[in-house]
Amino acid sequence: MFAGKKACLLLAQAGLLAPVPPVAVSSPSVRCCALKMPSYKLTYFDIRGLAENARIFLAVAQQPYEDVRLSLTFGTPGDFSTIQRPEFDAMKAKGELDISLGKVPLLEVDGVKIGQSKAIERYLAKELGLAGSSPVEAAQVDQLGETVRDIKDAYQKVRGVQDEEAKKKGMEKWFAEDLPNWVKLAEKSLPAGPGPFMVGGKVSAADLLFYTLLLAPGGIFTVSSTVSRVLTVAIAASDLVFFL
Ligand SMILES: N[C@@H](CCC(=O)N[C@@H](CS)C(=O)NCC(=O)O)C(=O)O
Repeated sequence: MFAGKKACLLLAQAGLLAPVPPVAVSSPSVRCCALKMPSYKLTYFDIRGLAENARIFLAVAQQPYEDVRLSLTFGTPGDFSTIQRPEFDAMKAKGELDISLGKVPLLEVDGVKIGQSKAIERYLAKELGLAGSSPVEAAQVDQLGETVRDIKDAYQKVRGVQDEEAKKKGMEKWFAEDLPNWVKLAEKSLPAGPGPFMVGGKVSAADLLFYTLLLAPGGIFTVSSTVSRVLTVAIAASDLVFFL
């Protein structure tokens, strides 16, 4: 019934089904040439999950968009066999999610549908000026985004362990050793640049992906180490998110 149930279960276990922190959308007047901007509609469940990065990109770029949040409720809390998502089911039954393989997120750009969260993120990063200022910077932004994906994959492997005792040990090790090591590796991988941002002299999707991973309220991790540049950019990015 819930084909993406396992992935979503992992997201839920990771705290990603927590209430979505409000990501403000600024007034259209902020944006010059608003008439030329495409209209964006982003459809996802009312959770952070696979749409939060896209929402944050849109918010930081002060890009107005239609933020469609489909309800997702549990008959019995935590029991995915009792999940209810009537709007999603109706959209799927009508074929409205065919482009995204019957799943969400789904982005519509002037009515043209785009599926797959990573494709949506990359498209928005380019369109919203968050993909670096040259092809090389774009590749650097992409590289750091893939590092974020590696970190999440590594975390989900630990979270997905069935044996409770082994999982408990794995989680302790994850937070005590693995995550700090990942962040150190990420730190060493940062390209040289004027700072404070990761790539070039301005905020990019890379900063925002690290922000969402490490610092966003309701996110997976809270890193309190002294690792410098990664956290500095994440904090700088968080200013952009919260002072909108
Ligand atoms: N690879 C896709 C995965 C999309 C996906 O699995 N979405 C889940 C929500 S986290 C979904 O729509 N599940 C509903 C279902 O499969 O019935 C992406 O990154 O967008």
